[in-house]
Amino acid sequence: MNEINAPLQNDPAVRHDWTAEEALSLFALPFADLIHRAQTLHRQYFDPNRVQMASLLSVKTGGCPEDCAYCPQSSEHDTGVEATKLMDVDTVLAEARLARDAGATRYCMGAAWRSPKDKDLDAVCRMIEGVREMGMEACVTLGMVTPEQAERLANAGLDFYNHNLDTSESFYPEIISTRTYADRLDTLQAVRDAGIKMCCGGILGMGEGLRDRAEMLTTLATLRPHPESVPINMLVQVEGTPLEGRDALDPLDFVRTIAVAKIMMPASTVRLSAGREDMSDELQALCFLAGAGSIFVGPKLLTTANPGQDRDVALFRRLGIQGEDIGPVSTDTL
Ligand code: SAM
Ligand code: DTB
Ligand code: SF4
Repeated sequence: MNEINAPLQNDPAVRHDWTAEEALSLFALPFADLIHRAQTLHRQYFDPNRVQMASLLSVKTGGCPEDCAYCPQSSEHDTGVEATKLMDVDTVLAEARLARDAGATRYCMGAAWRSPKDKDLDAVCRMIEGVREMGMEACVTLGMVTPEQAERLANAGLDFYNHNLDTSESFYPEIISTRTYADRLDTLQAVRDAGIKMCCGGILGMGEGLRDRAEMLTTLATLRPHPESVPINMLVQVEGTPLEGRDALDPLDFVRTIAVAKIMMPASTVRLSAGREDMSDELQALCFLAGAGSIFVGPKLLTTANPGQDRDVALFRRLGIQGEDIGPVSTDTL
């Protein structure tokens, strides 16, 4: 959180009583009005010229038993992604040290699991402890966790847990059949109860409608407190997944969704997540104007390409943006 613009307690702009109808009326605003409103709110909580850079490592890739239609790591889809075992702790920590030395202050580790086994959790806890000892914040995304597992992660010092709702409850069964929306919400509750900060968002461009986007944002914005981080991913269409060949999303609809997320959750960090590889500088600039305050950096996301450092440095230079970690967020403001 940018200290200069630190939010007030009990801020009336941070509401938890949003309805999908209200979200739809925000989507219907003329583009300039929508962006102006989102950018005005963004400036009350964040420095608009600073963008947080998060580093991401896939610590266990592919072979996932879930059938998420968008995901190259599902064993249901023939995508050519090779399944690996969980990386050993020392190798992960060596990678984390390189990221820290390159300036990273938050380190995110992803595993292609439906849910972690307790033995695997031992190793992940050692990774979290190691990342924390290097002075970085730790974030993991491991699939579904029980309250006991969330407690263990919290005790290891975990700062953030990433678990996305991905879309609306009604569109969800068209994308995933191996777990329910309620399963997803249960994990989020377990994470929250353990005192871990929540990173939760979704994907656009899967064939969902405007109402699905409005409903997903309403579900997120009626959580109390709001998720501290809200990643908005543009679908990366991967060959061999059922969503390959879906109609491409209108890029301006992606920008609108970032703006509506910012208006509904103004004190949260909205992250421009997957999909940047195929976005122009101009589109990314519009996303920052709409209130995106964070990106993933590095040449790879989990399995797909991300713009490399050279492109991001050039982009930030063109926009006068300073890339940095914007520090811990206080939950009482969300
Ligand atoms: N297995 C864990 C889970 O599903 O929570 C963690 C890893 S999973 C790959 C993390 C998130 O990446 C998903 O929830 C989804 O939002 C996003 N994601 C996966 N494949 C994607 C794709 N092709 N395009 C955009 N986002 C994607
Ligand atoms: C999130 O919402 N996006 C990131 C992160 N959380 C873990 C992952 C994007 C994955 C894109 C597809 C891939 O690279 O495999
Ligand atoms: Fe598995 Fe996560 Fe991919 Fe779904 S999104 S198939 S749970 S790795």
